[in-house]
Amino acid sequence: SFKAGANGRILKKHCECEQRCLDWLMKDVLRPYVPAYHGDVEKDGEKYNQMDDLLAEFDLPSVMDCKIGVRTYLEEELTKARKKPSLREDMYKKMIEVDPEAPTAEEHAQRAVTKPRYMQWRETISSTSTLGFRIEGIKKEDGTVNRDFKKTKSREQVTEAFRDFVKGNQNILNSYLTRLKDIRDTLEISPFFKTHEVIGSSLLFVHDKREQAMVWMIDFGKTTPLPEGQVLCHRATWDEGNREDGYLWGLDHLVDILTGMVPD
Ligand code: 4IP
Ligand code: ADP
Ligand code: MN
Repeated sequence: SFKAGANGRILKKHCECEQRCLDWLMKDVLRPYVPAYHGDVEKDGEKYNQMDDLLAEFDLPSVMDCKIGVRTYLEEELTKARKKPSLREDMYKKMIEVDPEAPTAEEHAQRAVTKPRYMQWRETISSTSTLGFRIEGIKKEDGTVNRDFKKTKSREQVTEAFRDFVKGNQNILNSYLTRLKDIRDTLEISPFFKTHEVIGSSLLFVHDKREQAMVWMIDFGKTTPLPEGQVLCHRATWDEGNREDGYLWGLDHLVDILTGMVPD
């Protein structure tokens, strides 16, 4: 769903919801922490959102995608699945690949699960439920990709993955930590963030051996505005209906874990 665009830009398959977010973000205090957005374009009959390639300035970048928040599906998907459960064979298959014992007897019988059931299961086997974020994947400087973090759950496992990702480089860790704290300070005053439920969005960590290291917020495909006048604190417990996403709760844990990795 991605294409290379002109002059250091990338094209991502168009999504109305993401476009509305990126448009707003270009006018928000969060602008320095998201890829610069250049509107939509059509290419080979397909519509795309055009944004800066965040890797452009790096020399053989190492990249980590961390999905932030305590919940990875929309409340609306839960309501829908309850009213009219659509059975997902693909998600059942992904589930038994990781753990053949995970599905219930009924799910085994139908060889399918609902989407919220799959998403909740992914949240609980990873660190999403307990830490409010999870590692989705890492691409090393040699181009090799590791997406095998589905069961990376404990603080120790996450620490180990970060340690391996930065190869123990303290300068890179410190730059990441400073950037994460800047992002957090900015989130806390952002009108955009206050008024949006941020689901399935990631922090993208990028560094290279010249010790350039940056973090950006990406993927606003499931970030949705709240009804007029409503706001979120992003640290409160999610109870169905309150739309809390645990974004800052997760970011607090991430900052805490990285802080624990640098000597004082
Ligand atoms: C995927 O599960 C991811 O959660 C996707 O989120 C999600 O897409 C997929 O739902 C789901 O199958 P795995 O990572 O375990 O494969 P993301 O794209 O942010 O990684 P949505 O549409 O919820 O963003 P489906 O319904 O698209 O399959
Ligand atoms: P999806 O909605 O399909 O999950 P994402 O927006 O999460 O797509 O992007 C998927 C991956 O593409 C990210 O993990 C990251 O590696 C890469 N990516 C996304 N946006 C950018 C960008 N602006 N510049 C460079 N890489 C990006
Ligand atoms: Mn995504």
